[in-house]
Amino acid sequence: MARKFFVGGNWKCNGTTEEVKKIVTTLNEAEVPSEDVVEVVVSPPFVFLNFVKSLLRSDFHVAAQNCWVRKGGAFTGEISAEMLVNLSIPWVIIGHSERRALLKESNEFVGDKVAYALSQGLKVIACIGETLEERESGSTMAVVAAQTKAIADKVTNWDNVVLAYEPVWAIGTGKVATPAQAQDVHRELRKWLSENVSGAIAESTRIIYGGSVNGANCKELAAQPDVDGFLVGGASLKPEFVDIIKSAT
Ligand code: G2H
Repeated sequence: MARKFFVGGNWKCNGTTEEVKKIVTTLNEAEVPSEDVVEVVVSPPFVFLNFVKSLLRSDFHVAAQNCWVRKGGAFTGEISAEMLVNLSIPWVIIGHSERRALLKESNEFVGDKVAYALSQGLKVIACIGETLEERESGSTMAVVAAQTKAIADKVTNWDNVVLAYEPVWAIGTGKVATPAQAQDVHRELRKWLSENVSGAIAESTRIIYGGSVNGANCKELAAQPDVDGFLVGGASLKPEFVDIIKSAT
């Protein structure tokens, strides 16, 4: 079966109630391809999750930006996978490079989180990607393979996993990967999945690109055979997010 295009909007640590309402209104009024063609998921900060969910059109869904690695309990400041499930939040982003870098989340910790979130019934957008230094030293594939392996080691069912390739040097910098650079890594990742997980999972798993995607560069990126959608940061706070959703067709 063909992989359905996926567009995620990662709002990161942004927004006030008024700003959130404005973004949701824009999304609700947008004419976009049907749910059969594109899956749209927006990820507000935790505090706005329920509010967004209550206002958002029913063909778009919400994601949390993180969750705790195990069952909840005495973990001050954390939000458990169980809580997200209890609130009917279907998706969670795990392993974003900002958390890997700033909060020192290791590959193994990210793998554990992905596995636990899946075990509780959440769908996961799992992020991987190399730094500029790693790219320039020629280790891009080794880095993303190690990050993917840490997930593959803990996960058996990939049905609810979307893999987001987000080169760190392209995140929030305005320096987007070229379509060829994105396609190269996505193709290699699919090959890695085929050789190390299974051919069927390599074929069915969506590999989306993130890093300075905007309304102007999305079409060409979306045309790459192994780019199955986007995880969008800055541009997901703006009306051009609608153009990015439309790049599905
Ligand atoms: C990468 C991306 C969203 P931006 O972090 O996950 O952000 O589009 O702002 O580079």
